[in-house]
Amino acid sequence: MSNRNYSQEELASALASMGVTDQTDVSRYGSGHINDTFKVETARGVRYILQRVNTDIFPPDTLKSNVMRVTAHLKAKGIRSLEVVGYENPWRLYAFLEGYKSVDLVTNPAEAELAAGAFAKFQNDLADLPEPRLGDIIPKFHDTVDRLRQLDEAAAADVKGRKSSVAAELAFIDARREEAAKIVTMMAEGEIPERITHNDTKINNVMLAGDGTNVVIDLDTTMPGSALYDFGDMVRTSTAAAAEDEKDLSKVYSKKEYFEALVKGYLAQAKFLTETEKSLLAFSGRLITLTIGIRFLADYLAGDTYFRTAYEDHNLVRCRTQLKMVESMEAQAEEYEAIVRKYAG
Ligand code: ADP
Ligand code: GN1
Ligand code: MG
Repeated sequence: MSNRNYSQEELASALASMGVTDQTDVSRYGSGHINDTFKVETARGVRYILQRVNTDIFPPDTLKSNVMRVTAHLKAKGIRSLEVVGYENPWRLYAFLEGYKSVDLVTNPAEAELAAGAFAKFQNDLADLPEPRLGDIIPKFHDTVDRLRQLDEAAAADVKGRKSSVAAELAFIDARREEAAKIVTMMAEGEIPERITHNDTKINNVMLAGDGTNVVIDLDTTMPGSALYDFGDMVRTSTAAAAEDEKDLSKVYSKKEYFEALVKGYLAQAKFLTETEKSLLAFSGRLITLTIGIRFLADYLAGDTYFRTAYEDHNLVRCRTQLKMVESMEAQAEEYEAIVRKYAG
């Protein structure tokens, strides 16, 4: 968790190291949970995004190498991506994407369809990235079995004495342990192919413009993975009827019409998917949402050291929305499977 304040001197020195000295305003920006992000205004009228990479989470050198390779590859193919203006670990400077916006919540099916197409195209665009293999930025990132192990460890240590207050959440997760190994096992056995994937396809990691163009951002977890996790995380965030930290759970559910838009947008672009992958698209939404719920709960029990939080129980509130989303997807499982079959042909 990085809630720390930065002095103007510290920010100015980071900017100067990347060649910018005419800033007129540097202020916190966006709602990412991991890095420290700032919008920079300059006397020239040119704007930037300044970020301090969270080096407790990311290995800085491997991260820089991955981001530089991915952005250069996309640029060489004429695809709009993040433009790296400077990169001096742990700081980096991106050109501000003028005319684009990111949203934390989808408000119409067209937005979901667009985002799904954007992430599918991103996978396609990176499929021919030359060797060597991209670095595994966070090993076992979406490995639900390993995330359960981390939850168990955090619950056993119970450093904040919070375990007794989360018995219902732990029981909900316990009841679903059997499903946890499915995708990791199939990948290990070669039944699901490894691809270069984004791994953090939440809706605020794609910038949208009014004319339907878009740019995939937050490339920090782009590494070898499964397309299913990318699709699953879209289901988690882009079908949600309410915010990830909505406290009123009656407002939290997965919207079928947004799911349909996602499937339509994704399958129109993701021509590379195998039949096995297609057959697991609906399941992947439930699995990744459960996995993120497990991660929020583990962080809550461990004392909020990973995700940025704004108040005491923030991670618990987030965990509860994820589990409610899982419940909602489970209740609609047959309809969701039918939607996938309709578009998968
Ligand atoms: P985090 O890893 O913490 O999620 P992100 O890289 O996703 O950080 O950035 C956080 C937010 O900042 C994004 O959701 C987006 O709204 C905004 N943002 C990031 N990069 C740019 C950019 N190049 N231009 C405009 N806005 C950006
Ligand atoms: C984090 O960086 P951000 O806010 O886009 C997290 C994702 C989670 C997400 C939950 C590197 O994403 O894995 O799904 O929060 N990123 C990392 O909202 O752990
Ligand atoms: Mg982000």
